[in-house]
Amino acid sequence: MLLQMPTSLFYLVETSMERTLLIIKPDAVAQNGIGKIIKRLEGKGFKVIELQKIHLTRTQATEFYVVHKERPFYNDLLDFMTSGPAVPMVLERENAVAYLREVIGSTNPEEAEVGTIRKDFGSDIQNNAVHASDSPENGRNEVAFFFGEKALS
Ligand code: 3AN
Repeated sequence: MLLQMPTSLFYLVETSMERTLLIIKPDAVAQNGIGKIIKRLEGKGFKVIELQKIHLTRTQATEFYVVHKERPFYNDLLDFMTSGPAVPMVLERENAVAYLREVIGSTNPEEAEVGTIRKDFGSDIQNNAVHASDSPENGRNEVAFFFGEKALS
């Protein structure tokens, strides 16, 4: 059956895969949430392509969150993200960027839908368990930030 599919269909299937970045933040790592969160992600069809456990330096956190540098919570965010180890990872799936944002839920865990990762593992708007790229362009930039260009394909 599969052998009779036109070559162009295989091409379509292959090119619909997408990669994005997820970070298990220090609050969730401290609560022994790494395994539970990865299990949840794999159950939603994401494949873990790359993964590392690192304690972000102030310089790394400053650069990663530079888009928020004018926001009132910026310094608190840097303190939080450098407060303990975190686990950035590259995830792959069809429609990965948009679907992962659904799976993690709203920034504020109190407003996140039932069954989302932030609802189940987050405590408040800052300590919200995970980060996920919010656009395909940011996904590529953030994957390259932690894992280099080689992790993009
Ligand atoms: P998201 O992570 O849902 O894309 P952003 O990009 O607006 O949300 O915020 C980045 C991170 O900054 C959040 N994950 C959260 O940890 C922190 N943050 C956002 N808004 C606030 C806020 N009002 N007070 C404290 N921390 C915040």
